[in-house]
Amino acid sequence: LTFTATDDGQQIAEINNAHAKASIALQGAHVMTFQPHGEAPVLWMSENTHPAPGKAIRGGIPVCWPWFGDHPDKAFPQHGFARVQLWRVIGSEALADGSTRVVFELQKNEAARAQWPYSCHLRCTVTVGKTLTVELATENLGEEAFTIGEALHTYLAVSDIEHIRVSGVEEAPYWDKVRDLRSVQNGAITFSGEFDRLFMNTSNDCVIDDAQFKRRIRIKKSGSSSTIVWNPWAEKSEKMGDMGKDGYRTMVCVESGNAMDNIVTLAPGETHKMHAIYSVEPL
Ligand code: TA6
Repeated sequence: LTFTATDDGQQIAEINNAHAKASIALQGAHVMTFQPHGEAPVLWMSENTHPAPGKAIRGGIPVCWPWFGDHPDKAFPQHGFARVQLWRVIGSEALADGSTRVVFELQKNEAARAQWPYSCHLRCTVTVGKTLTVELATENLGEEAFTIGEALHTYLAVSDIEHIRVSGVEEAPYWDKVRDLRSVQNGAITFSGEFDRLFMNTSNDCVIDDAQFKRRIRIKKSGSSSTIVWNPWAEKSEKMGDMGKDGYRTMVCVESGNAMDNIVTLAPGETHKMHAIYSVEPL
């Protein structure tokens, strides 16, 4: 584990072991890159974003926490503050199989406390090996219960958004944010325009079949009952400004989380863990 600093002083943890290389920004405990040796990058990163204080990185794995989507009163920015706060490394180890495990802990500052006044630990454990595992653990240290929404807002790299297929949420109830309606998913997902659905009560693996890249990305998860699938397409990307030229064509977000009907309530002393494992298989 080594640390490098960007031009404006952002700290990036770099891992390069027997299996893969990866980089993680201390702001957000944000996994920016993951690439098993001999394979193409698994995560998508915008060519038009870079770590800057207080700004979320467009690509990789932003951590949405302690709410997903709009703030309940719309008083604060969507997806919470974890992705723009500083975290610190509280442990790192080389595992027997050659993987590297790093544990990050959120440093809540005054601004974060003002948005969410509860006492807790938030830890993010990243294990880089042949596969990538990200675990988010929330521990209630206070004397009252609280509720969280969360997601690993993962941007996956694909050959061409119009030639991939996402499976694993068939039959799941969803809320479609583009059309603002609730329905039930019928079949696998293919893309031909803006897509933004929050699937509830989902625990199956999700897979992205990418015939042109001849690979399948698999996302196996636990402690997560929601899956969000998103592609902004051309018009929305243009408004966002940090997607890069035609960036939307080579990414899809498949996010493991707990949101909407699946938000999590933690009693005092309780810990909630969710994790996702990202792996690549030949297709
Ligand atoms: O997960 C999908 C989503 O909630 C979309 O609605 C879209 O806005 C996206 O996340 C990105 O949000 P951000 O705050 O990173 O621009």
